[in-house]
Amino acid sequence: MTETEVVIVGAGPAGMLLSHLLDAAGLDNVVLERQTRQYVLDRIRAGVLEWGTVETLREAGLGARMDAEGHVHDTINIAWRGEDVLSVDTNELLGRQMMAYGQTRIQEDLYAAADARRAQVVFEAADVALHDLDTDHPSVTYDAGGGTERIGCAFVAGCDGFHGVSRLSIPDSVRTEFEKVYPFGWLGILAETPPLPILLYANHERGFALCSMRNPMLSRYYVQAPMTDSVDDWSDDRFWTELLARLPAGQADRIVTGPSIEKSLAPLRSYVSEPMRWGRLFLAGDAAHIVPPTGAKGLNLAVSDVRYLARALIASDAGDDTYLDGYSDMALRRVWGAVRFSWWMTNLLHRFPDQTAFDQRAQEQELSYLASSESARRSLAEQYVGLPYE
Ligand code: FAS
Ligand code: PHB
Repeated sequence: MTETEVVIVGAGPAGMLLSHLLDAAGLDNVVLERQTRQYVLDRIRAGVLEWGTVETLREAGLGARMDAEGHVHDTINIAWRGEDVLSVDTNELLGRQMMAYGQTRIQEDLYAAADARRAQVVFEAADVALHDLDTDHPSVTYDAGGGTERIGCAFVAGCDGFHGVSRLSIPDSVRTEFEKVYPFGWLGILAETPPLPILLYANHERGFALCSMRNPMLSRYYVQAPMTDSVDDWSDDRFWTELLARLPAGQADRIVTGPSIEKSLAPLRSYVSEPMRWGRLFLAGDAAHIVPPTGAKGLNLAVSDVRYLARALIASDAGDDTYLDGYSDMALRRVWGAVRFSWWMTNLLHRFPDQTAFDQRAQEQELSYLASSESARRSLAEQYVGLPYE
């Protein structure tokens, strides 16, 4: 059996950022990842970073490429009724901005930094299992092709996403789950076309749409679609026709269409599992919570959890367990704020199957109120760019 301070399960953004921060503080750690490195890199996911995430990556020495290639946004825009557009200028309202920089790039940057510091990352680690979490010497077993290996440690960080093993290693008697599954998904495409220069959400009676970007020649678009569909039901022509139909003409005319280079249908759910700690196991990121991407919070919550957990583990190593003992409550305060905001944005912008004409009108009235009220826009802005860390 080998020994380390922290075993991190999962080499996605949460696991790799935690490993980076712990290595920088001299805390020995090993990352165990079920998939291949390329499989993780090929996943197309988040695109908008809260400013706190931008600052966290910069402070960790991971911001150079983000600052060179990312696109700073001052404003989020919301269209409705196919004609109106309201703008929430977060910079004017709060002096805070957002960054469009894809999760894929962040993952590449995290792996490059891990290579540079010769981090201990085991890919294709199968059958990861957590042991003795309620003792002061837990261990983790896995099989990387050479038979079962065991690593003894002081702590286990469960950064293995919604389908991982860590959350399920907490006894059901200890855990409380909160879940809402939405009756639709997001069909997303990437296209090598110049993106719409603005971040644009759209409420439309045909369904939700979103125009985003990855770089000046890589567009990211989404339309709401039923989960009974499959990607094969959506040709590029059908996608573009539906996207343009859900945007005001003045914006639709600016869209440059082209062949998709990636297309996926993602389900939408809100989910929280409490607590985010059991014994020596700490959960971070999607392992503990899932948000619908409407509020652009998923990746940003993974980063805030890791900020809190890294601080707690580093302080504990120096003899102070205050942050460790307070980790779950502190992380959940931010998680529930983002979960509620993402739920609110999803209800405001999507068309629900059982929605009535009253419901549609009520959504449109709330958007009109946002357009007319600076205080309402300020409230949306401060939640979208991310509330201050504790
Ligand atoms: P991740 O799921 O990214 O990483 C977990 C890692 O653990 C994976 O690499 C997995 O292979 C590994 N793992 C799982 N089980 C394991 C085991 N038993 N042993 C070892 N390793 C194991 N967020 C946004 O903000 N905006 C978006 O537009 C957006 N779109 C998304 C689309 C999809 C299809 C999905 C699934 C998520 C999307 N998200 C989006 C959310 C996403 O970005 C997550 O919040 C982010 O990846 C969270 O990072 P992690 O917590 O590291 O989890
Ligand atoms: C993205 O660019 O992928 C994106 C932007 C905003 C969201 C969700 C996803 O709310």
